Amino acid sequence: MSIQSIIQAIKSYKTIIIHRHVRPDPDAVGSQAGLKEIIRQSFPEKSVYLVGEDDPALEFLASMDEIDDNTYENALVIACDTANAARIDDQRYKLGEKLIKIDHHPEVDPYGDVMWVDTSASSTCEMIYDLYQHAKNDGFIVSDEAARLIYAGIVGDTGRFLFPSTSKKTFQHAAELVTYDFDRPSLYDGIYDIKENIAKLQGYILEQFELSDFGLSSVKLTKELLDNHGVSPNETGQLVGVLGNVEGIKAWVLFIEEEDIIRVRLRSKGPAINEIAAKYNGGGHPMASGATVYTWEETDKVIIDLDEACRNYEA
Ligand SMILES: [Mn+2]
Repeated sequence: MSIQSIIQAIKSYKTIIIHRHVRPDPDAVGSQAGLKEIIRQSFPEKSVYLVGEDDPALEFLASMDEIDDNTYENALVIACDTANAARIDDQRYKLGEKLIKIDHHPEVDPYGDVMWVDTSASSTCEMIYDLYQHAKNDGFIVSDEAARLIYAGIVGDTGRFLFPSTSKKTFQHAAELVTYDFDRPSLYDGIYDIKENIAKLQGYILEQFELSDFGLSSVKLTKELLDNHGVSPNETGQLVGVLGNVEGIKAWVLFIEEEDIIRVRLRSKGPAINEIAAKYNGGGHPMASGATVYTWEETDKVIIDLDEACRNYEA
């Protein structure tokens, strides 16, 4: 089975390079860096690297390594939390000898020599802890730092154990992880503290949003508005959850105008929205997806599709 072949591959390779998706979140960096930490502690003689662009908002978790192309020679490459190969941060993942995919998103792009995809997992970090449990007898060790990283990803992807993806196993892993020595309050600050300008833009969204008869809300954030608030498109991930607790909301969407695209951030508490995301150059989870459109006319089409999905959704 794939977990065993992943354990064997980790044991047999001397150089291991770990990637994750572009525009990372705590689960992406947590699984990537948590796995590195496990391997480093368990097998100090191996060289393990983290690849991808550094995200200042996630540096409280881990910093990336800079490596030459030739480091990939004879290396094992592992991509964490990334559904499709095009979204792997740093396309040099192709240069390795063997490629492993570890992910919990719906399988849209079966890349890699070994694939371990578990859509029932709350997070890739939950899977990394699964991996550790299977590999304990092979000498795999979880350090306090590994526990901190894995816990961060589970918390991030479950919305603090709130989302339906949170299972008995999620809590069991969390219960074990909190027995390690790391500072939970400061970890939460790292994940959830927001800057003043983000808070003000959240206020704008809460003041301006409207709800359709079928429970859809859409918010358009123009480049001008973002500039006025000093908020970069990358920071808009911190805005998307803000409507989630509005009574009667079934789905919601944020349109974020960038230089030459309009980024679409979709969320749902009702109808699956990942197929609508796929229709507009995107994808993701049934309840949380992303897409890309190019004109404001197209955003209206997205709204029509989403409203239709809300209308057809029987709670
Ligand atoms: Mn994830």
